Amino acid sequence: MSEIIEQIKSIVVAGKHKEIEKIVKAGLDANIDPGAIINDGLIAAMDIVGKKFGSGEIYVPEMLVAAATMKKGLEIIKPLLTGDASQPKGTILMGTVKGDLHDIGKNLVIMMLEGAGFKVVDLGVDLSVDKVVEKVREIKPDLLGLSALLTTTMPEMQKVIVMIREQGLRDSVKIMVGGAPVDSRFAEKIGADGYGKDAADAVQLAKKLIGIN
Ligand code: B12
Repeated sequence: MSEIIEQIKSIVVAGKHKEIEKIVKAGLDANIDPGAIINDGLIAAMDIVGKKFGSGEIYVPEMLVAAATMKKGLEIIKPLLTGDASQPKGTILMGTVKGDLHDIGKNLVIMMLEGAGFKVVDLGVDLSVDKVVEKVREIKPDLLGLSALLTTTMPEMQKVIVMIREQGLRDSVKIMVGGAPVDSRFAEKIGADGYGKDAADAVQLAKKLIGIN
């Protein structure tokens, strides 16, 4: 694996936010595929950070600076991923459920969906069920994407789906779910239309659910 990718990884893990821009640009200048920078560099770094946090080697503050560094790196790549949305393929609402502040994965999914030509409305994080339902009613999206990174917030996804059904809106919108603790069995159990394991998968799933190629 490229030395630059290894450097990107260690800079994110160490939370050296002042150094990330230079090294990501160096990677792009060296013609490293932006997808590889994201997957093998930035995302791989967050996996390491998660493991270090899980084992008690680092704490929330370190996790926060690593996340901020990752986000800064993503921002540099974003213009390369976002395509022409003048003829959007469909409208997608995306958000992270109530009680959950993790948004890096959601933001990455949004970038890839926009790059694939969808119009995406980002509802943000810590979304109450009522807020999601209100926005579905107001914006009338083709697809709603929900993200959860905590096992404790996964049940919020089901609450959203139940409420959308109770409000008579279920037939008007497809629903996809994702996030590290979520899987296809859970998606099926809560009545979602699909589960995407990563941002690339989310794009394929969105196309399938909306019915375009
Ligand atoms: C960064 C991070 C944070 C940052 C978040 C910053 C931010 N703005 O997002 C901060 C420091 C704030 C944080 C806080 C906490 N965190 Co945290 N965090 C992480 C960490 C290290 C990385 C997450 C991440 O960004 N991954 C990279 C992205 C790209 O991956 P992703 O989110 O999984 O998204 C991809 C896919 O899942 C998918 N996807 C995601 N969403 C969607 C949606 C749809 C529709 C689709 C189709 C696909 C999809 O596509 C994405 C792109 O490929 C994880 C560990 C890990 N490896 O997951 C822990 C982790 C999720 N956190 C954890 C915990 C415990 C917490 C705290 C409770 C810690 C505390 N004691 O305060 C708080 C909770 C705060 C809250 N209320 O939300 C635990 C969760 C454990 C559990 N079983 O629930 C983890 C697993 C760490 C660990 N090993 O223990 N965290």
